[in-house]
Amino acid sequence: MRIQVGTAAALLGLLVAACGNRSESGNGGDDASVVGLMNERGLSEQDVIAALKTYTPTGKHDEYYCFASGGHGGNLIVIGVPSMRILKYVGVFTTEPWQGFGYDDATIELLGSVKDGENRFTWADMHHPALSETNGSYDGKYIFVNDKANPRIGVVDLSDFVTKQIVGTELIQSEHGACFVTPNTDYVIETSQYPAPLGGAYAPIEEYNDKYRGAMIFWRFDRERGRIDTAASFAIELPPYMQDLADCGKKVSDGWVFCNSINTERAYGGTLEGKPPLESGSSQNDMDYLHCINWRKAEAVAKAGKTETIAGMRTISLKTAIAENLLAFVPEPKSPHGNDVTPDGTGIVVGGKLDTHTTVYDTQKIAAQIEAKQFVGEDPYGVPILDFQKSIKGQCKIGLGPLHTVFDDKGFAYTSVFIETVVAKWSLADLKVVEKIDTHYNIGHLVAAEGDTVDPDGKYLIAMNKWSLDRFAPVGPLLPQNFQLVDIGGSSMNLLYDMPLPLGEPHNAQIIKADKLKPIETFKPSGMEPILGKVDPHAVADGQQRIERQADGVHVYMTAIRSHFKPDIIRVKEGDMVHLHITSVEQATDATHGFAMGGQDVNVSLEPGKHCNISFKAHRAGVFPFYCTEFCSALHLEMAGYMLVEPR
Ligand code: CUK
Ligand code: CUA
Repeated sequence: MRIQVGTAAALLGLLVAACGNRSESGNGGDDASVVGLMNERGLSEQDVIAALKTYTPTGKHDEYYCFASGGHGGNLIVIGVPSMRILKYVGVFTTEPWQGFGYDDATIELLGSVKDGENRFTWADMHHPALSETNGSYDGKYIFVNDKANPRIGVVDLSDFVTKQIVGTELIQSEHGACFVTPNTDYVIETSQYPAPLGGAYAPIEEYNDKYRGAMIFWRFDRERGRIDTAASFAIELPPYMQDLADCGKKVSDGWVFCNSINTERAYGGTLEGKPPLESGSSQNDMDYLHCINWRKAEAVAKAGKTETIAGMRTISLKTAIAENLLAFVPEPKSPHGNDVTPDGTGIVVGGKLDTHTTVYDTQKIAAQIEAKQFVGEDPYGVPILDFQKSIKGQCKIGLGPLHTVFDDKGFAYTSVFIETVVAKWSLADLKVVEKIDTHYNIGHLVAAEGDTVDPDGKYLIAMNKWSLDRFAPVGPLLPQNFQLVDIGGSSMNLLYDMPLPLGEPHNAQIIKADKLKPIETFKPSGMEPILGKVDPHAVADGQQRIERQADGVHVYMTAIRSHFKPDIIRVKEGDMVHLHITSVEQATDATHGFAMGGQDVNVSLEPGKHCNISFKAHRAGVFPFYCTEFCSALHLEMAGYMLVEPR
């Protein structure tokens, strides 16, 4: 239950009245009255109300989950709202040792699924998580995340909070406009950022205009399998502008995707070669281009086979996209960044980083003009351009440096204003600012409860600030990020809580109602391999424990149960390949084990019912103890064994 402001203030009044006469001592210590504590800690009434709105007593669950990107930490962060307690880190693109993520055969393969020659990526730059949607509402089934640096998409299943798949393509060499899903999650969209020759080839940078390109990828999501179907996915070639954020149309604009761009100047730097730096070269034009793509048309064109395959990706060429009238541009004010479709789908809000306005485009006017081919020009690649004034609903004078916009349930939009460092609340009906609230510093994205669906909840908003200057006890030059929870449930915005987030810059997040998620408590049936999504062929039942020498090495079929591994002695020869197949045959929810072996970099987590396969070479003779890493019982320390590697 959520306490309303009025109730909280009244309650506080009662407490203050009841305790008032005991609050005179002033020297804190053992004066535990509310007023005594307020005096002692220097808290205002506002502070106490904020505390009452966020404090969540032991055993009480949060009303919402927030899923935040871990930025260049490469993992996903799960936070309870309004308590702002961190609930979990989910390993996606980087190893997460406590989950054994990146240490067993399945997750090692997952993390290595895109290879750059010999190099396996060990990090990622995650920006925009996207929850799966049904009819434009979050359905709580999956969350998709991107890697800006090594263009990839991760698929996390919210039934067990495990990353199931990572897909990537060498069609593009970097990305940013990802992930955004179509209203029924038919496609997960990933758009390139820094142009390069499609497919990963070399071309001199002087041939930028001719040889360098962008692309938008439509990853087909197979909901039944819970995996992206790479063979059914396709891409559209785009001019070598720096495509930025994208968003999918919804309701009246379902079938469209909108993506903005910067650097229509096609500058590419050259600071030591007599050219202006990229930042000034790319900021010459007054307008850049909002890309409007009819994805249903594009899907039909791809299905009709009007594509060429580049780096394994079926790609609709720019020429075909223009000929099929599925791509058009609308000018957008200088250096746009955020691009957010309104809940009713009639508008797109674009924030210009160097502008003082947000521009609200009219999706229906755009679609009608494209259908009627009412173009006013074309870009150097022949992409048709619509008239700016005929494509907008209007502009809202918002302040300097608007970035991203989210929505509530009462017709208001909330825009992060970077340079002014505020959240601006404004009315979508008359495009007027109604209120601003100061944020701490360098606000980037902001996220509201279900705030980019067709039916936002209002209630809470989180301002995601970069760098927590002066805000927390100092911890050296590299600062945590600062999430600020804001109450947007009442008539005015109130800051409730500052939360340091000691991880990579969490660009964006999603907030979903907690009761939409129904995670499992154990893996059933026993022997489940979470990435495979079914009982592993090597799963071990009680009574089947054994050690077998096969052509490819020694196979150990092991079970884990409170408080022993069986077998607990493994005998191999120096140089043998060892294949451990370990099944937790537990089904109790409080019985997670781990399996760790020193000297071999072996470490997995064995939640109840889970199966893991681990392969490694016994590279030197010696004695290698193994043990359980979770304090699972009174005899946990005894849950151990030996691998004996005999010299050859
Ligand atoms: S971006 Cu980081 S603040 Cu990657 Cu969405 Cu705008
Ligand atoms: Cu099993 Cu400790």
